[in-house]
Amino acid sequence: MQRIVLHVDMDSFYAAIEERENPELQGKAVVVCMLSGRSELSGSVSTCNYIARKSGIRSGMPCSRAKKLNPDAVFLPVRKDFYKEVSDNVMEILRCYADPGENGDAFEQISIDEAFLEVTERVGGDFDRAFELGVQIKDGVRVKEKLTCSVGIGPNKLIAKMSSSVKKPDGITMVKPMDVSGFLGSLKLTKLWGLGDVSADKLQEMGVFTVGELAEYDVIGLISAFGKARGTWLKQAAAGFDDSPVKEREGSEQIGRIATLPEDTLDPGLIYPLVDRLTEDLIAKLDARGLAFRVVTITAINSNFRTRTKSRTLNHPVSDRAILRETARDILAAFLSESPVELRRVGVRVGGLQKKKGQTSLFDYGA
Ligand code: TTP
Ligand code: MG
Repeated sequence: MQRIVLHVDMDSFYAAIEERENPELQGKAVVVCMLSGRSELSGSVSTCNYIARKSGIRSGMPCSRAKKLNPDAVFLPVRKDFYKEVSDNVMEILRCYADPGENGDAFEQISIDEAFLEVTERVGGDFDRAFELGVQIKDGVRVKEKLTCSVGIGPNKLIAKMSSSVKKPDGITMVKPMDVSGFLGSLKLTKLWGLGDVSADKLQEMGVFTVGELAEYDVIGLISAFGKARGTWLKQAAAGFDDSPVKEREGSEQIGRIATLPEDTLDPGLIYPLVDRLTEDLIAKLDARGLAFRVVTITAINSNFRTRTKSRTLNHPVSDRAILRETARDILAAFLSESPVELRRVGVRVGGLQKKKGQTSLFDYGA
């Protein structure tokens, strides 16, 4: 059957979350900054929305430069823990669309806002059905998380990944096997996923400027310049060949839930019931997939929008709801005793996930 892989990349991820959270930002240029704290705008741009990109603002540039490019832009500090929670929610939505693999879903998260989905079986190797699935995924993410994403569809991870950035934001790009060489041929070398600036410079010195030229280059020449593994990879990648599987990175997955309290508060009588609800929800998700957890993380966002997290690692993976609830409450108690500022939102996340091996009991509960 024809293999089909989807790559999903969220659009202007951190900035889009900030816009979603604060409707007053709609229509404005929004820049999310990793501030160093030394002076008001010392630090670099994490990302910005597409309105800000029109002024030339880009990830990685100094925030002071971004301010000069667009003095009217709204500059916000990064809230990484919060974005992580949103990312967990998005990944959980995406995962549902992946093929069920032999050892878990054929799903692979590769960054905070990107994932691969093997969909070959689900769509019966049919690209038109894969496109329909791409539309459904975009709808699912928009309805459930109020965020947009861009989707790339191809015969492997390499092509799927490279096509998702063709139409951004909110696009779908499909590259069928017969279109692969046309798609890759005219691309600049630096656009080839996995080819860094150093290799690109070296290839340019060898007279290779496009992916098409690289595909034509003698493999022996590439091996003598880059070594066997890298030289062979360059030749294959330039031809659009990639047989790497879509595979969960062991231990990398986390599942989280976050919710807003009925009012800003420090009252455990209001906070604990919400946390209990979140943990119930998590246990249901874990049970459905036969997973145990080893790390529990609580995120607390206070009324000043300051986000803090605390984690606890258990001695063994467990799947017991009472352990999750008690651990979550314990960590929360530490937050409440430390901070005089009322909480607005609370999140619970479990990590260190692995397949459940038999029953667990309270005796598994570790420090
Ligand atoms: P990207 O997916 O590269 O960028 P993006 O989602 O903001 O925009 P695009 O629509 O082009 O996909 O990165 C995901 C998030 O990672 C991004 O929202 C912020 C963070 N990030 C940084 O903090 N620093 C960086 O240099 C980059 C590139 C991203
Ligand atoms: Mg993105």
